[in-house]
Amino acid sequence: MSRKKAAKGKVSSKSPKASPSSGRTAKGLAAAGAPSSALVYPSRPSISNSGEFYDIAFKVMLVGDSGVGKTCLLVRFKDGAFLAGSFISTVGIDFRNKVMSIDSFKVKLQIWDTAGQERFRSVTHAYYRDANALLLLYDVNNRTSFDNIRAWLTEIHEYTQQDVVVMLLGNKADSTHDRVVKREEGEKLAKEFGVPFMETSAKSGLNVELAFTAVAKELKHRTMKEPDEPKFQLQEYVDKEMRVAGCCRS
Ligand SMILES: Nc1nc2c(ncn2[C@@H]2O[C@H](COP(=O)(O)OP(=O)(O)OP(=O)(O)O)[C@@H](O)[C@H]2O)c(=O)[nH]1
Ligand SMILES: [Mg+2]
Repeated sequence: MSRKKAAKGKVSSKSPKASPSSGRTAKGLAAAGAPSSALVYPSRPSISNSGEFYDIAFKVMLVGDSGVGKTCLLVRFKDGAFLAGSFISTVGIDFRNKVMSIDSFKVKLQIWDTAGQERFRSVTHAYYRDANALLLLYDVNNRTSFDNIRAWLTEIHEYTQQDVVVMLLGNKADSTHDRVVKREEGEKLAKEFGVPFMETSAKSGLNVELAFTAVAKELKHRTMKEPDEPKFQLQEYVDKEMRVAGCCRS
């Protein structure tokens, strides 16, 4: 895959590289503590498939049981639409790119949508290693998908790099009648594993943009943090943003 043009939806085991477009050098970023996995390259500006320049790119993976809404969450974030109708399970793995403005930087997220079905597990494991962040989803209407989160976290721990950012998402929060997992249960489990948490809805758009923005901010801060800059607090940021939006933002 070309470094300059990020292909859309093309399967590849390599992530695209990013480079500063505004005078920030890799040397400077390394001095600022850029992890080796951050996709930062200095020589020339990079451009995404939408024609936008970006400073730095990160690989984010969507994981969780089949049917929890990973593909719908990605489509909602990328295209602002909801895939209603019959459920088409993802086969293998696929990705989409999105460039976001984070604190005056252009951050490109390469978002990998994985198949939740067990038979594809060995394929997706191969992609875990160079992931910078994982959004781990369960379905608030499906108790089994919630119970399986512990196993997912064990798997993540086994296959990802140590400093990977993991965020737990309770999706389909728009459902009221069918809900079987309380928000408090999600919060408790996330606390137990020390990961940030929020509920989302790919259907209504609730917190979808916020989930990706929070992860992009965390990754950008980790990579470009000034030595005297305080650590970015992901859960605090999320809680504050939800309070500002009166709990329900889309
Ligand atoms: N009510 C509601 N339904 C949703 C939401 N997100 C997804 N769905 C529905 O849930 C079903 C599964 O969604 P997908 O996004 O395809 O699930 P997935 O996690 O990608 O599943 P796999 O590809 O098999 O791993 C579809 O019928 C969606 O319409 C949501 O936020 N609310
Ligand atoms: Mg899918």
